[in-house]
Amino acid sequence: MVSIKTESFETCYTFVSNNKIIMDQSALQFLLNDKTLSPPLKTIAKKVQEGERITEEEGVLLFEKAPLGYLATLANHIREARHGNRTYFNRNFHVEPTNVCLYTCTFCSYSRLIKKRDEGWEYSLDEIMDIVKKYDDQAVTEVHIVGGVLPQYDVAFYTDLFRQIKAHRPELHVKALTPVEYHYIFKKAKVSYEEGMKLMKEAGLDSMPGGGAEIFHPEIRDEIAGGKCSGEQWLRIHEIWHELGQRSNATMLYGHIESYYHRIHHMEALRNLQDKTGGFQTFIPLKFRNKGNQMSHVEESTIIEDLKNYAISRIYLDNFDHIKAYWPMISRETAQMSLAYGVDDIDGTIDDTTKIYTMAGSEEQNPAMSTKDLVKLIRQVDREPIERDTLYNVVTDFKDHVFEDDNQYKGYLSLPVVNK
Ligand code: V47
Ligand code: SF4
Repeated sequence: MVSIKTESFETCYTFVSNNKIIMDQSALQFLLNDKTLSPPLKTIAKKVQEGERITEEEGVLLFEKAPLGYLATLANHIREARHGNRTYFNRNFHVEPTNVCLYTCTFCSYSRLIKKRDEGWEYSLDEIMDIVKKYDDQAVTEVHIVGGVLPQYDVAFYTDLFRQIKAHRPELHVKALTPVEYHYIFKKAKVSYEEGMKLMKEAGLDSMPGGGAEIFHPEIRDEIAGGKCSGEQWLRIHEIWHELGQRSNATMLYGHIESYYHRIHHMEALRNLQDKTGGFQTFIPLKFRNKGNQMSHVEESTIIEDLKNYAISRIYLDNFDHIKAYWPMISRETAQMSLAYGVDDIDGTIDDTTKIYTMAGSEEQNPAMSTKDLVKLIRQVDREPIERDTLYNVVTDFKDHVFEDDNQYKGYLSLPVVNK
């Protein structure tokens, strides 16, 4: 065995007897030794190596100047330090009580205005319970409830719904609604955010999904999501929820009319709140899809931009445990690639129960994947699939799992070819 230094990278190689070369140092060290790297990018890489936080200016600089390979190296370093190869998914289903909405967010392909409400659906409590009961014989661990905002879906409706779900299936985790709905229903019921969130907890709400965040900065929020809760109100409701000892997620809708500064401003607000409460579990960047909405003229971001955005989210949000790529939104292949850019979670089996993205033009017109499909998808890019529950407790480690039908003799599909 021998170690040598190369001129350009001063990297240590170890030659082993069969002439295989093994790199002794991490990819990050390799990058730090690169003499062609600009000083600001080197400073950021050093910070990542030492576990130091990067500034807002450095965040914007990463968007503007950092090459994709550099971002992948940094983000993957953080991802693997936290999670190794582990890649999480869960078994869940969605319930969307209505697609009619009082608001008129310009990016939304899903909602129907009140005056066109006959084109949409408005489920009653019994109808929602029927949907929940359809999953009685399935090993799902979570129901994700989110939809439009309408007056009949008020505090009494949702507390009744949560109670009925818990009475029917106590172990099913209820992840429901966002500050957009909570702000509206609490105001209408004249209860404070504190009182309202307590009522929800008592009724059986387990956690809050990350939706409704969009872009916090009012310059953008007023343009695309005018009238619904402000960025400050969104953050305050999550803060109160965390103070009750509960967990939630956060999203960012990117790739429309916002600038890089607005994205970093958004992540900075989340990072600050997370320092205070520690209640966020996962950050989910949501790529804007442009079909069938008022922003159809805005071009969608490229896959390169999406991967950069995942990587920078991983680097910037140093106090978030998980970065999630929501596969029904970005296609299965991009979700697979994202696992090399800081992502460690690809959400759930979903079934075919969400319409938010199919209506916005996602490649996934039937967003359903079996557990076996998800495990295969993760293994294809050499990561270890872990089924988790909503709070990231391990349900099943699929690392060495063999599915029953994998062992069955399938006969020769093709004959081996021997080269002459
Ligand atoms: O808030 C709506 C987004 C969100 C479009 O917490 C769109 O685990 C892109 O938050 N293009 C709701 N995005 C979904 C959501 C979510 C999804 C998966 C997991 C979790 C979680 C949360 O969907 C909305 C909005 O930002 N959205 N329309 C569109 N055209
Ligand atoms: Fe309504 Fe939500 Fe669509 Fe906005 S994004 S119009 S709040 S359903």
